[in-house]
Amino acid sequence: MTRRFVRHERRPVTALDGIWDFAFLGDADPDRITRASLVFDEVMAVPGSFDATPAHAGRRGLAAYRTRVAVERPGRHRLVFEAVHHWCRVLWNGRPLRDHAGGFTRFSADIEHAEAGTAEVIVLVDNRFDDARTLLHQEHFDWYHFGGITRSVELHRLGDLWIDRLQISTEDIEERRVALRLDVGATALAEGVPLTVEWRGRPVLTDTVDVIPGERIERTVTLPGARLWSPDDPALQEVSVRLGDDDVRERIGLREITTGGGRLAVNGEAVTLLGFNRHESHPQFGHAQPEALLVADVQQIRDLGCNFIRGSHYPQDPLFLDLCDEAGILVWSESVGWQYPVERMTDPAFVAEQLDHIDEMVDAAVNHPSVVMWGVLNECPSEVPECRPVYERLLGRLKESDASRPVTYASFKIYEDLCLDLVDVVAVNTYPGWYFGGVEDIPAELDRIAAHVDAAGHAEKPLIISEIGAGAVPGWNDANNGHWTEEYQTALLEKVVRHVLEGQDRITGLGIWVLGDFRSTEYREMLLKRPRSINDKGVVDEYRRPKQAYAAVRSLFGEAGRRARQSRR
Ligand code: ADA
Repeated sequence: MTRRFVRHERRPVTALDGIWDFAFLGDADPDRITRASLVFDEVMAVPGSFDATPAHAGRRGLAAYRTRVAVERPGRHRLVFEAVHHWCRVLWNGRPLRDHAGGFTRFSADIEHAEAGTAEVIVLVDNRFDDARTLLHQEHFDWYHFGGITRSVELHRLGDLWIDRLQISTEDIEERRVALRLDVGATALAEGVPLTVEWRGRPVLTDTVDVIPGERIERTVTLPGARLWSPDDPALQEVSVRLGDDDVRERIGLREITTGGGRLAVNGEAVTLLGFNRHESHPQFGHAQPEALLVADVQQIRDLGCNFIRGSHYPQDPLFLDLCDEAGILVWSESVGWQYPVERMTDPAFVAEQLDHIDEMVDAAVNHPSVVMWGVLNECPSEVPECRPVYERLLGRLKESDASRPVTYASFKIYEDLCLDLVDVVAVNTYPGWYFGGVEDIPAELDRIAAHVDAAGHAEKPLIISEIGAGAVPGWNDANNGHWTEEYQTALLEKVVRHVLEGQDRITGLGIWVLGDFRSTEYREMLLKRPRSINDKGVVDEYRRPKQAYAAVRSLFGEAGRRARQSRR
């Protein structure tokens, strides 16, 4: 899957997406698999989720994927995986390169010396819930964990010196100044290496540097006359960095995100966040998101009048972020998680895995202007004292990696929460009118939450209702407009949106739960609350067909957007 811009002009990159050979190995132990024992008797699409295909629907176990790739010149190469679910082992010509735990994030595997000729790539993919392999994914989460190589795969040829990572942050919007942080790799110390930064085809920096393996190069450059990025005018800038024979291009937006006075502001201008939570799930493709689907999703997001998406509950596809960059949609990028129990939260091995996962999330998303805040640990025990150090650690890591964005987490125990002082944005999940009370109780409950957050000393922080919603079985109605009808969902969401837009001025962000219906867990307790095994709180169904609430939300968001644009003129 290509990105929306060319990332490397000099570095040779081979796309490995397509049809791979496949074998389903069931309950096999990956540590006991030998290359000779593998019989590839099927094929599978990459990207794709093998357990969303008819032959393997709902299966859990080990699978093997294989492809072959031409290596034109011998030397150092890198396999780049955008996401594999949810544990894998990568083999190059039968030799294990590395294991990787956790879905939804990019990782790579290096081949220090690849011979010229045809090479075989095998990926053992495991979608079982096995604590020995990963602690990040648990069966009780309220979404179906599909397995497979769900995002693109590429082979990169690297020389003796290469760029591992480029982070570009806006430093000063008035002066159009950005900071570049370049992590480089090299087989040995290299002296006098030319470094160039280009923008609009012209150098904005030329230099020579001594490259010490593993060292970071930091520079600032200005992009004179560049338009700022904002939701109304999402102006993008392509910045290319060349270091010796290697290069990388990023597409950035000059913009500054700040919080204060109860608001989130882009370039000093307060915005009210109006939008949805979004899962990356589809009955036929699982967690893989074909380009056509991403484009369709973004069309609907825009049509609904949203300016905000919370990537629930894991890092979203980089191509989706590209489309949000272009559309001026503000995204909350969240690391994987869902109501982890206290024992898991306090397990040091779990924290270590979360930290790696968070680093991968940041690496893949940090240059997207659409990403305006980082989130962690959806609905975890933020009311339990023993869990507070975990919040400190994960949120602290985000601040260390990227001081330019606010951090948050979605709390579902707001009245007992012990960690709100650690965030820049207070975010609350609440289900009045669904899990408790009726539709009429919604305004009072939202006001109560706002009053509590202020009384707890956080009046300066933006307050987002990060989840609120109701289930609606598509096409279902009854004489009482009861629970599960499209009418009930519509009435509930209208009440919520009206209150946020008209009834108060404290809540300045809304993430409706949820944009599209998606398959829920296999966990029985949850399944019994999920008709059709689907979490059906979407305003479109799992095939993106609008329900009644779609038009209602569209009209309210649309009107709010028009008013906001007028007041800015
Ligand atoms: C929670 C959770 C969501 C979803 C939702 C629901 O708030 O964060 O992932 O499970 O409830 O549908 O009940």
